[in-house]
This record gives sequence, C-alpha cells and structure tokens, in this order.
Amino acid sequence: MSEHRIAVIKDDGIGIEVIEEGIKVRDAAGTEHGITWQFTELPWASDYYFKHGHMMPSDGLDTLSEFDAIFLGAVGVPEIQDHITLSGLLLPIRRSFDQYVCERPSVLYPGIDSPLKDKQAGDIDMVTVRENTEGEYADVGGFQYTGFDQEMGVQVGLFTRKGCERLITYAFELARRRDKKRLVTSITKSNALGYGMIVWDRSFEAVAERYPDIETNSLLIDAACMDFIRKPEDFDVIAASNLFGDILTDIGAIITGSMGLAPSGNIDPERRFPSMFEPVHGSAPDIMGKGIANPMAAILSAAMMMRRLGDDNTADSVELAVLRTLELGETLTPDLGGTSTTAQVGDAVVSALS
Ligand code: GGG
Repeated sequence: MSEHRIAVIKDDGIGIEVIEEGIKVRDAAGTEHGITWQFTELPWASDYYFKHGHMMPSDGLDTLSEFDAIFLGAVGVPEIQDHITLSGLLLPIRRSFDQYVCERPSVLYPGIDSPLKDKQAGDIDMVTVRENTEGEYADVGGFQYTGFDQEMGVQVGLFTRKGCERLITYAFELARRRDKKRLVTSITKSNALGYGMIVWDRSFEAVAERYPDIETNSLLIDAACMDFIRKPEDFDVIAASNLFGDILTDIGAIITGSMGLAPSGNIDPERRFPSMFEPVHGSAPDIMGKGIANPMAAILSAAMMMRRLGDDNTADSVELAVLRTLELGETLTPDLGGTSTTAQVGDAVVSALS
C-alpha cells in the first residue's frame, strides 16, 4: 500500500469546483488500487490576498516543500490584477521548485468534435513541453519613471544554454518514450529575437545531435500557430519557450475540444522538489459557482500526478474512465455540448472506473 502527501490549493474561481471532482476521482481510484492520498488543503490564493496582502504566507514555499506533489486548481479574480496573482503564487512555485518542464498533452479523444474539419479521435495526439522557469517569464526587469509620462517597463527574456538544453533534452526523451512519430519540433522566433532565441536554436541543434533516432523540425512561432490549425496531426512532441508554449497550448486545447480537457504537469524531472499538477484553464470567473465547469482537465491532471508518483496503473484507470465517459457522451458539461453539472461528470468518471 503506497501513501502520498499532497498539498491542495483549490482557489480561485472554478478551481475550487474542479479540484473537488479531481479529489473525488482520485480517492475512488486510490481505494481500488490500494493507494492512500493524504490531502492537506492550503487556503491560499486570492481570498488569502484579500486578508493578508499576499497570495501565500511568507513560509509558504517551505510548507510546500514537505509534500510529494501539489494539486492546484486555478488562480485569478477580476478584483486583483493578473500579474499579482500569477507572480504571487504560480510563478514562485514553478521557479523555487525548479519545475522547469511544463508538460501539456493535447489529444483528440473519442466522442469529441474538434472545431477543425474532418478530424477524428486520435488524429491529434501531441505533447507540448514548455520551458517553465526562465525565457519570457524570467523574473528580470523593472520599472522606471513610474507616475511620469515617460513611464518605462523593462522585461528581460532570459535564455540560458543550461535552461534551454535541459528542457529540450526532456522533449527528446519524451519523444523516445512515447515512441509514436519520434519527432521533436522546436518553436523559435530567432529571425526577430536575435539573441535569446539564437541560444534556444543552438541548444536545440546541440541536443538533437545526441538523438539521431529522433526526427527534428524547427518552426517559427507564427508558422507553428498556423500549423496547429492546418495540420495538427503532423506534431508529436513540441519544445517551446515559456510564452510560446503557453500560447500554443491554448490552441492545442481548443482544437481538441475544450480548455476543460487540457491537463498539465509542472515537473522537476530530477525529483528534488514536489512537482505541481493543474488544469491548463484559469479561474473562469464568468462561470464560477454555476456548477458547470468541466472537471476533466483537473481529473486528467490528477492522473498525470499519479503517473509521476509511480502509480501507473491508477493513472491508466483514471484516464480510461475519462475516455469511457467521453465516448458514452451521456454526462458532459456545456463546453462539450452537454447539460450535466461538474459534480455529475465527476460521478460519471467514478462509475466508469470499475
Ligand atoms: N490552472 C492554473 C491557472 O489558473 N492558470 C492561469 C494562468 O494564467 N496561467 C498562466 C501560466 O500557466 O503561465
């Protein structure tokens, strides 16, 4: 019997609703497979900010470091500027725990209509590996002349050889492990960003040399956006910088049916720190509290977490239960054309486990 200690941060918005269903499914799957999950809910994010002026306590990262993994819902409310919520919680966790890989699969599942013409289940099956600790989201920059008409903001895109190579190496290893198209596509913009993205390109070329069995391709981000729509079936593993990966994975989510189906893992491949699992979607304040948010992205993120913790069988059965629920098509939330509630979808996935 294995036991895992999981820190749960549900807030904000629909994060609360979807994480509850993720826990429901995880508990049921754990019972079936003899795994105990010890959840500790940490009431952080925007409500905490309203009370204390910051998104988590000053020793929040120390607290999190004691856990095996972090399961997070969403952050962001209309009353607080997004850069405060992101910089106060998500980004420090990703950076401090060196979760330098953000793995985001985009798969067209059975029973799902892609907005793209003639795409069948399985036609789209790719994983974007997003650099998660530096690049365009590096914590480097500053303001000057604040309050004057020449107000200035400097935002530094930081591309280190080590940072690029370790991320790209993960992408190549993943292409090998998946053993599908055995193709890694690099997303660049070195025609315009002639410093950082040149380091990115050089890193890609250097790593590619170590993987003669894996095909490679390099696309400018603008061409990649077109090709995600035009011929998504051509992709396998995509290596992208922090910003480009963030943008591309929203396209990846929407061409495979819904943001409500897109899971993600912020991973420290070296296992020195807890990794963090969260749906790609945000807090969606427009549908918050209505009970109609799709919990499948959170449930699939829980499955990614189980896989990371070594519980492959449990992860397989949760993923299969989601697939069965989608294929049946009887219990779906409105984003997938259904009329079911968040909790009903969670229950349906639990029933499909057996
Ligand atoms: N599910 C996590 C969440 O709330 N994400 C919102 C967001 O803006 N994320 C930006 C990012 O992933 O970098």
